[in-house]
Amino acid sequence: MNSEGKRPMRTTVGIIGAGPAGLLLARLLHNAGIDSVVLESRDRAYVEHRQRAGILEQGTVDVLRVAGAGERMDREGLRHDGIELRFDKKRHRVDFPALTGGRSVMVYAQTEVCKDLIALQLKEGGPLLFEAEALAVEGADTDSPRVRFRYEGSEDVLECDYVVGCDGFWGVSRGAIPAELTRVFERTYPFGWLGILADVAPSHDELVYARHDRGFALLSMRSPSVSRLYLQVPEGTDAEAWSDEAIWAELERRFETADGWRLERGPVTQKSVTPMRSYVHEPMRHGRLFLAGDAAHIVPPTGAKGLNLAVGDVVTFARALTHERETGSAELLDAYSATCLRRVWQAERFSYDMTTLLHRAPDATPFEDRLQLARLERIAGARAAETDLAEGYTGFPFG
Ligand code: RFL
Ligand code: PHB
Repeated sequence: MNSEGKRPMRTTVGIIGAGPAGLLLARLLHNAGIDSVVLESRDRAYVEHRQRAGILEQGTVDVLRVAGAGERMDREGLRHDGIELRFDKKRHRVDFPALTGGRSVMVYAQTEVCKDLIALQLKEGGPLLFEAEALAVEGADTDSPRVRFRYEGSEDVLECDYVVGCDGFWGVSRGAIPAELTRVFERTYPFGWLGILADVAPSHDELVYARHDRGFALLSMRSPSVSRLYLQVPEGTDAEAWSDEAIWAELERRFETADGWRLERGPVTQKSVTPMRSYVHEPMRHGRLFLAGDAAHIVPPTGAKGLNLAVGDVVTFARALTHERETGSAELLDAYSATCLRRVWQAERFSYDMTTLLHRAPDATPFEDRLQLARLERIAGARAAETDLAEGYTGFPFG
């Protein structure tokens, strides 16, 4: 009993956080007949409308389908078979299926993935509590870890066999791994992304990644009538300091081509700045506490890898726990951290390469500018280099 005379809640897997990692994990466990409880500090509307990722790798698409969460994605998502690289006013298309034996990616927003998974969980899954804030993970190195949390004005305890921290970069679960067992690898970049949503049809039918002397720009989309665009801006930029007119003018400059391509403008409905960081926390497991997604690692968004890494982690955990249930062997659970980190470091490398290929550092020298252009020319001109990019973009295998 707790101080208010309530019996603690009990579940097999306590999941902290209802972002893509926590929500998908709850779904995978439900499908495997394993019960879980999800605690989410924010309300449902906030989780469903937080603007973030837009690109799902082939492997993520496949997992969502098998999990029974792919129906609307298959109806409304846009399959993309390539991206365009733009530099020196030239355009080069990278053809994914031709270079990777048929793989592609899907444009389907993270907000929509979350909406679909929340609806499924509330309809047929275990408890998903919104506005339930985890305060601490206790007893991670015992057989009965607990999550202390605040819900409806009082403190409660969730007793678990396992806790999975899916609470993002600012969550509490990572802090439950003792500092002396931890190594952190980190890099921040001296720039961020100013992102806008605009009510205008995308000016190109695939994503455009542009390298320009004034900085990077990206054209993406949310639907056939909504564009998502990003500009590299100095670290610490206030989004409100950029008028809509200034944003469109800068986008036009950075996307300019020699062949008269035009950027269509439309009403800007949202504007924000994202900092850029690479971060890995090792190990991703301590006793019966497992970290998944942004709670354990961050990549700069240039490679479109963050959400896809979160999916890989929870697939690895669900498989490992199912294996333990079926065979009694904890072998895969014990290998969780090493298995995930192999893929995480490949994604870290890819995201770093894409970022340094396309962004202009504030202290870039003319020599480095020429090297960037040479790297881009190499991708455009040599199939081996282009294949490397296409394989990285469409995704590394899970586990
Ligand atoms: P999330 O989505 O941050 O979810 C964590 C959840 O935990 C909750 N939480 C707590 N709940 C209970 N108690 C506590 N104490 C809690 N503390 C936190 C939070 O409210 C939240 O709901 O982490 P998750 O699930 O690991 O998912 C990771 C992804 O969200 C992230 O990696 C991607 O959005 C990154 N990303 C992209 N990834 C891609 O794969 N493709 C992309 O195209 C892509 N584009 C992007 C991106 C991220 C961006 N930003 C804003 C960082 C573009 C941008 C601009
Ligand atoms: C997005 O649409 O938000 C997006 C697409 C590709 C990226 C990053 C973000 O690399």
